[in-house]
Amino acid sequence: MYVGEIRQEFPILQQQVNGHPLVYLDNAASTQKPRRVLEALDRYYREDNANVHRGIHELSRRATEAYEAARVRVAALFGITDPAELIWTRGTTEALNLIAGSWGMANLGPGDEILLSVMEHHSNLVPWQIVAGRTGARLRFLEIDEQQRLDLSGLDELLTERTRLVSLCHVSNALGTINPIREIAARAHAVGAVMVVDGAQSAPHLPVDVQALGCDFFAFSGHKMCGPTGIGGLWGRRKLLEAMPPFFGGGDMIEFVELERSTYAPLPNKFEAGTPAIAGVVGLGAAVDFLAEIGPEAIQAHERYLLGYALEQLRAIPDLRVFGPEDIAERSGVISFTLADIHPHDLATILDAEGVAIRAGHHCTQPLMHRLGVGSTARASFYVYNTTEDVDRLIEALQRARTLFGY
Ligand code: 7TS
Repeated sequence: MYVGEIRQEFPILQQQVNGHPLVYLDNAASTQKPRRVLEALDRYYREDNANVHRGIHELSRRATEAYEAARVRVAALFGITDPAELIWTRGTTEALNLIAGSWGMANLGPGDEILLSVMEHHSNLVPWQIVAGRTGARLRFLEIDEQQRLDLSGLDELLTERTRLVSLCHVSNALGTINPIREIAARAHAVGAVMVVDGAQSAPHLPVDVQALGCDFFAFSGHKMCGPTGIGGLWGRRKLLEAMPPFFGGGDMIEFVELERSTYAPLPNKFEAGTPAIAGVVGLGAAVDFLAEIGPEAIQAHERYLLGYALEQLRAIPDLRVFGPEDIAERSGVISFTLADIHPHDLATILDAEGVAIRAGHHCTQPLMHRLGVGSTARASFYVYNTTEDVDRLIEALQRARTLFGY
């Protein structure tokens, strides 16, 4: 599919914002939805809506079938060979809280260590702070180097037999840095630690195969990959998931219930208490069909092309500082930058007036911002429907901001 055809699938992109055609460059925060996702949601509610795994009637059968068929398709996209190892969650945040609250509470104690990095999203930081506070485990952190890549020189010192769990983002939402998960997972396993990957920013943008990554858990969000909000997932190895206590208790996750005790359902139901986001799952299934048709390799190649095109022009703007690795092969389609001493919020406001949507702020990575010596950055992030014209509009709007601020 050409990008022109792809754009036709996204009705939201066909609008004017503040008198200009919309340029949407806030994809790391959330992505837009193709027509087929909107149609899948509409069709589900119009024709098949019922609760899953419960009613012995036609609509419930269809809802259950659609819900479980989506699990198989999403599993296939990520190389998950056993779909029962894929648990639906509200998104990455809930998936990481599930691991921390279930695996962490059951397996961690005083003297144990959890290894994270200073570039983590708050979602991969705060749950571990909470579980460390409750169990007496200690948090340790990988630093970043001068190009904002993970500094692995400290790995031997930080990763020891005390390390029980390593949890890292695959791709940084604030820098675009792609982390060498495979290598770190192998080293984590060598000391007997469990490897968790925050895939919020990789699942939508890179080919992901959880087996090849060599991790034990992988978390992702549907809304960042053309799917609806409120749905995402957690993949985990069967052995680990089976040994973990449930995170939420309630309907659907049980086998037998007595007043004082219960036994639990097999995977994945053990971790899916209550009525799930059925429409969300159906919508995510449609989103994954769309992404699989284009192909993760093609999506990555397209974003990398835009990244190269944008970086060349951005680096030519005086006083513009781009964060993240110099080598484009180590980056995804996220560009964090500052422009002279213009506050990133002012930059985003000026760009918005030109119809260009970017994000400005700390990107839920406050410790990283401290490391970078800034309070916030401006961030443009690409997806499959962005074009070189979008990049040109971004550059023009930044030039206008410079002029407005007298540079
Ligand atoms: N981890 C990373 C690396 C993320 O980028 C995000 C969301 C999350 C976890 C949390 O995902 P959620 O879907 O559960 O909220 N990142 C961003 C962002 O960069 N701007 O808005 C949300």
